[in-house]
Amino acid sequence: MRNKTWLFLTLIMCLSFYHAAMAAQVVNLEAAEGYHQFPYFNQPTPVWEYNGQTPGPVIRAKVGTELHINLYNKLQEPTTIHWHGLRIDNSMDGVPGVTQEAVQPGENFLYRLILEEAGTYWYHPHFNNSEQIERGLKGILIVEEKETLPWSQELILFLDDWRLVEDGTIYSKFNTPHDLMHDGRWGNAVTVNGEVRPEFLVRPGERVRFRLINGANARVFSPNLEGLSAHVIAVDGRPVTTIFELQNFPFSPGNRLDLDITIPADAGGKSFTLLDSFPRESYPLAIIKVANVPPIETPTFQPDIAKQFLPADLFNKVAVSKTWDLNAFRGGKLGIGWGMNRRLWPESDKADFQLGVPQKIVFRNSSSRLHPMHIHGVFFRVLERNNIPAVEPFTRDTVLVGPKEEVTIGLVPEHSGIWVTHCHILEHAEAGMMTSIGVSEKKLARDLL
Ligand SMILES: [Cu+2]
Repeated sequence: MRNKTWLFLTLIMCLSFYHAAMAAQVVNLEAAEGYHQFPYFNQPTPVWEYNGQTPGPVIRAKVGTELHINLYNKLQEPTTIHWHGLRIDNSMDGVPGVTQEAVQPGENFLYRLILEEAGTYWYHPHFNNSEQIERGLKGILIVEEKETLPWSQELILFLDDWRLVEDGTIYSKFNTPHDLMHDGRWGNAVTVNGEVRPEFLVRPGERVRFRLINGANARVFSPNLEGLSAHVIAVDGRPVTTIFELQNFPFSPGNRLDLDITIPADAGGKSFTLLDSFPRESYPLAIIKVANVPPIETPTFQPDIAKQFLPADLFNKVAVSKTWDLNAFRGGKLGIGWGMNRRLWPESDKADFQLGVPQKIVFRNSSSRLHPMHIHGVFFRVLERNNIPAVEPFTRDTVLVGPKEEVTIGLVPEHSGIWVTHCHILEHAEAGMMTSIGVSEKKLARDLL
């Protein structure tokens, strides 16, 4: 009898171990040197990549599941991975010296991600960013909804740019005085999914979900689909509260946009161009080519809109708890420092917030440059621009603060830990434009009095 009980208990234990091992989806990511073929050169360009490709593999997982990513560093310098936009345990956020030690060459690190929210995310290193990301270390992470809507197809467009030189290599000087004095490193070759002006094939009548990601070091895009009506259904991974038409959206490094686009039934044989209208003269990013075939029946459904949202009136009685003035000055390790309140990372002017308490932050850009400000671990709502109420029907994790502009945001910290906050123009961040928000679980004694 005793033997039987023992056997039964062992069996239960084995099953639970088996279940735990089966519950997490495991992905191996190897960061290593490799090659990428650009159309400008006869020979491939040396790059750094994940699993031999740039952008890295598209990782897909269902919301509510656990994803284990085993990073193996085959580079000749340390690295980490940050999961841009994911709200996860702080120890998995990938910031060296803050949430983990940098992963040394030849070493592994296991990222355990519990996927709480569906959406379009991306991953990239958080060590020597301006060089590692520019050399090609970046990839896409899609967290799928529990129930998938009947889209005809989904197209992922990872926008990026590269500064290439005549001998077919990546320009090897990083954080140059020119990049630092301007809006970072803008490349001379723009790619979508690593290709120059690729073609995407669709059929007439199709309803397509586009997922756009800006993975460039510094370039801001303004994507427009000429001749097609594009509806924004999610910004920075999260569904919007009101669906709106895509028009002049400043799509800065780090941002994501999910679009709902129906290909007209009579468009067989036509082509549509995805343009970047950010510069004075638009230029084509990609071509949407419609097959010359009879139309399919367009699926009818309502895309999800946000159920959980930060209402603006939540912040009505909240005073500004932090103002960060953004400007450059002489100093720092690169000779030009980009400061937040004239202080440079890691000696930054940091913020301390409490879990669940609404906070108001002002980013005041005293410079004439662009600063897409990104906060790890939270989403926020833009409340005001230059003291005028903003009407964005969505939340974000990255907001572009224009020259001399003042942007007021509201947020409620939902995860404790230390969450870095930085400009996503990577050269500005490298020059010091980074700080952190510490989120503590307990109220401070003085607030209880
Ligand atoms: Cu900046």
